Parts: sequence; C-alpha cells; structure tokens
Amino acid sequence: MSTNSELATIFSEMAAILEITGANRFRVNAHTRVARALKDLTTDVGLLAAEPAKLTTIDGIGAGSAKKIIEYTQTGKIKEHQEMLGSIPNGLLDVLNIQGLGPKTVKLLWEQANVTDVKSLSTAIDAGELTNLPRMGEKTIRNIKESIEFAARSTGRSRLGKAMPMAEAIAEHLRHVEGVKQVQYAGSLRRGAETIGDIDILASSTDPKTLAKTFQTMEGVDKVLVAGETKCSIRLATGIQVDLRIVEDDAFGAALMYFTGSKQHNVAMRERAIKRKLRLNEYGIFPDDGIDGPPQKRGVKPVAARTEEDIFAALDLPWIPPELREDRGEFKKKLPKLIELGDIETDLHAHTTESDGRMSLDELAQAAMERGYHTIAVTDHSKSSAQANGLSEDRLRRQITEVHEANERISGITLLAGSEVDILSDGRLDYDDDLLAELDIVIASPHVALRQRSEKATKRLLCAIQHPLVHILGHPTGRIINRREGLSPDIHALIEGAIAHGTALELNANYLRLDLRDTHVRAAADSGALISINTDAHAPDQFDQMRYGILTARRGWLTAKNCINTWSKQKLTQWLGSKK
Ligand code: DGT
Ligand code: CA
Ligand code: CA
Ligand code: ZN
Repeated sequence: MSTNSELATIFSEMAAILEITGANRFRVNAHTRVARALKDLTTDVGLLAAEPAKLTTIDGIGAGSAKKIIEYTQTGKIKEHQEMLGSIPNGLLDVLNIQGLGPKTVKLLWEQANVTDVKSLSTAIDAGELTNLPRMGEKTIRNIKESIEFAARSTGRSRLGKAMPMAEAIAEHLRHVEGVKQVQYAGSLRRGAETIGDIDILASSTDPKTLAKTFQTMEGVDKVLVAGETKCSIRLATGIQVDLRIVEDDAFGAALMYFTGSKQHNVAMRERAIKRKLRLNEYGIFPDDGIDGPPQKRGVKPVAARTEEDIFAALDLPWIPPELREDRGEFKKKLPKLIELGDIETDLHAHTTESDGRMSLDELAQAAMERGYHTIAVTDHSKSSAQANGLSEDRLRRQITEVHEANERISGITLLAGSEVDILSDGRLDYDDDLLAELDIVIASPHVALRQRSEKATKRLLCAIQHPLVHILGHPTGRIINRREGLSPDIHALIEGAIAHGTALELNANYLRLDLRDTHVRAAADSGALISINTDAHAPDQFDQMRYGILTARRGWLTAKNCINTWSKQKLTQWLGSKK
C-alpha cells in the first residue's frame, strides 16, 4: 500500500490546493477521484505503472493522472504537485489537516483573516477575528480551537531514535562542565518508549549555576522556556523540549527514580511505601512521622535516597529495569533476566544495492562483522515491491549464487542467501515454493494493502506464518510510527500460529517501525513464541538501530533464549534447516 497511499495523499493535496486557489470544479474533482481510486486500489500502483495502459483502465484515472503516477514511481515526486505547494503559504496545509477544516474554510480563513499557518489561526481565534466571517458561529470556532489543541498534543511526540542521540549528546556535553558529578537522562526516554514527549535530564553538581548556564546556552537551543536554579527548560531548534533538573548528589537515586516514572509506576511505588509506614518522594524514602508536609523540609533523615537500588531494597524489591516501569506487573521479588544488546549474535534482515539498500554485499558483510556477528542475512525485496527495485526470479537466482560465492570468499562471518518476500494482499507469497526452497532464510513481510480489515489481515499473515518455507514474519503490522497505523491483526492468533509452526515473529528494530510493538512482544514472550530482532538495515550505520529493538524487546519482557538472534551459529543453522 505504501505507494498507493503516498500517491493518494499527493492527489488529495493537489485537489485541496486547487480548491484553495480557486481552480475550477472539474479539475478539483478529477484529482479527488484519483485520490479515492488509489485508496481503494488493492494492487500496488507501482506494479501497474510498469504497464501504463493498465492504469487508465482503473475507474477515475485518466491519461493525465496516469502520467503523473508514472512520474512518481520513477522519480519519487510529481513536478506539478511541487509547483502547487509553492503557490500557497507553507503552513496552510497544516491548517487543512486540522480535523474539521476543509479547503473551503481554509480558503476563507486565508483570504479574509490572513491565516497562513496553525499559529496565525490560533492568534486570530484568540483575538476574536473570526467571528465576523461568514459561516463562523461560536460553536464552529470552539471546535476549531479544540482540534488545534488535539493536533498539538498528538503530533508533538518525537520518535525514540530521534530523541535518544540528542539526549546522549546533551548528557555528554553536560558531563564535562566544571563541578558536575552525575548526569543521566530519565523519563520516557530512559524507559525506552517508542515516542518521547520531552527529554528529561537529571544532574548533580557542586556548581549548579554554571551547569544551568551551560545548558541554556548550548548549541542548538532555540528558546529558553524556564531558567530556574534547580529546573531549566529549553526548546531545541529541532522542536524537542528538554528539561534539566539539578538535584542533590546524595539524593540522586531518589530523583532519578521519580523522574524516570512512569507516573503509574510511581503511584504504585508510593502506595507500596505507605503500606510499610514509609513515605516516598523525589528526595528519598522517609519514615512516616505522621506529620503533614514534605519530611525532608523538617530535617527527617531518609531511609534511602542515594541510589535507586537502595530505595527499591527499602520496599523489598530488586532493582527494576526502567523499561519495565509501567505498572504492568513489575513489582515482583524476582524478575526475568531481560535480553541485552550484548546478547545479539546476528542480524537476519538487511538490504543491498540489489534492491533499495545502499550497501554492496561486501559492505554489508563488513558492517556485520564490525558488530561481532557470526551470521548476517541478505534479504532484498521481492518482485512485487517494484518501488523498492524488488528482484525478479532470475535476479534472485543470480544473487543466491553471488551470496554463496561471497560466503566462500569472506572469512569471519557467515552470509545467508535470503529474501524479504512480499506477502500479497491475499496471503500468497511473491515467489514460488521452488525458488523459496533454494534460499537459506525466508522473511515474509506485508508491504501493500495495509488498510485491510483485521480479520482479513489475520488470515493473510497466518498464511505466511503457516507456510513451511517461511522462517520469519517480517514487521507484522507494517506500521510507521507517527505516520501510518498499519494492519491490526489478531496478535494472539498470530502468536499461536507462530508457535505451532515454529515461525519467528520479527521485532523490526528500525525506530520508524518498532514492529512488533512492546505490548505485542510481551504477549509473544509470555506465550513462548520465538522473536527475531532485526534492523532491516539499508545502510551500514543502520545496524546500530538494533539498540531500539532491544529497548522495545525489554519493554516486552523478552529474554535472550526466546530471541533467535542470540543463538549460536550451530543452533541457528539447525533451526533454519528444520524448516525445509
Ligand atoms: P513523556 O515525556 O510524555 O514521553 O513521558 P514522561 O514519562 O517522560 O513524562 P514527563 O516528562 O511528563 O515526566 C517525567 C517523569 O516525572 C514521569 O515519568 C514521572 C515523573 N512525574 C512527572 N509528573 C508527575 C506527577 O504528577 N506524578 C508523578 N507520580 N510522577 C510525575
Ligand atoms: Ca519526558
Ligand atoms: Ca518532562
Ligand atoms: Zn526489509
């Protein structure tokens, strides 16, 4: 579906821009019709574009639109669309994306109230400038205001892989400031959540003033929001907010625990403290003296405050890994030993220049070797993924030979000849069994028809899971975080199927995907299904995204033994062979 939906969005945008700029009705409608046709289309338009005559047989797509579709599949954009985008203010499409605002209203707002983006719309509302416009009742204006607030809440979250490197760079920068003792990021980032509302950093120092000043004047700071003695808040030019809290060094553990959260976890911890006649806050855990108000202010000495371990111990708990702190059953005397990055011995999903990757076979082998892996799988796209230059049968046969030759030539790592074969919308695979049987490893993934109804998606994915030659179900839902919801199959049915057929479910570690997500991994781990954590690397540095897969796996309570990427070469080879 990816190409279909991308193109559908482009055609809807063109229709909207045409309407906003006052083009005639027919042109607007023609573009709307194409968008709808593309949305309803169950085959990938990239495939049809190879035969232009087929495109125009689709209801709603004329010769002109067909040309634009082909232009997109060949160049990744449509010139006319780009020109249209240039004909309206940059922020106007964001206004259009606000729930309840159609092109007609946006046109009106632009022409008669000088609204050019969401910000100027908010300002106009607050200044009461919209009340004089036609069709703008009090209720309509209130609805628009609410929608703006909702949009701000839901799009304001950054993906894990964007926030993490920033937080690490800031923490590292602060560590070198004179007087600094400890620096650590906390919040949802430390818990490894898939999206991050803001970055929380905690520090202790003998010279808090200098630390605060350094933080506010760092490179990349766009705006200082709060400039207090113990709390500073800034917004980076990238739009991410960062909170810094400067705390006492001997209560660092208590603060770290508090600001790591989650809120629900903190609430449960405080209740646990109360049951033991203790009081827990961000300064420590204190004996309950029955007097109201913060105990530290009355000079009450904490039972524990310096480290998280000390505080957990005071509540008869082992140190709980941050990824588990969601109040999802983590308050136990004994927790499973969670998987770690160091347990990973192989990456089983990667692409070369043969399809849409940016590394040669040798570069891929080199990158995997640098990470100390014993095995690396070459899994380029199959023929249906035309937009990703998927391999025809002949090309795949040649590649299998090449990979096996490279395996002879390169020492120190085993290369597996594999494929990321498309699961077609009806559950069939993109290659015949004869060809699949020639491969060392088969990943089957959905790339098209990602808006299927749940039952249909479940059946489709089960077909792949049950296929005797499929080893791994790749990125099972096809979601893209913050962008595309993807399929919503019955995860429990998939897990059952995977166990019955000895198929592994992928946890795609690319931070745009993290698919399976944490809760799905938890269900799989609880049932004992096999999980394969892979980066789906298209370039050498992307192998490093394994860390995001590990964080997500840990949030799903995964142990090393259930993850096939931790297995020895012998055990992995045996398992791969047993599928044939
Ligand atoms: P985020 O930023 O939305 O991704 O999520 P968090 O978990 O980082 O939340 P944030 O930044 O608002 O606060 C950081 C941590 O501080 C949070 O996980 C728990 C703690 N915290 C903040 N406010 C409260 C509160 O009102 N009650 C409790 N119990 N803890 C709080
Ligand atoms: Ca946060
Ligand atoms: Ca915060
Ligand atoms: Zn892939």
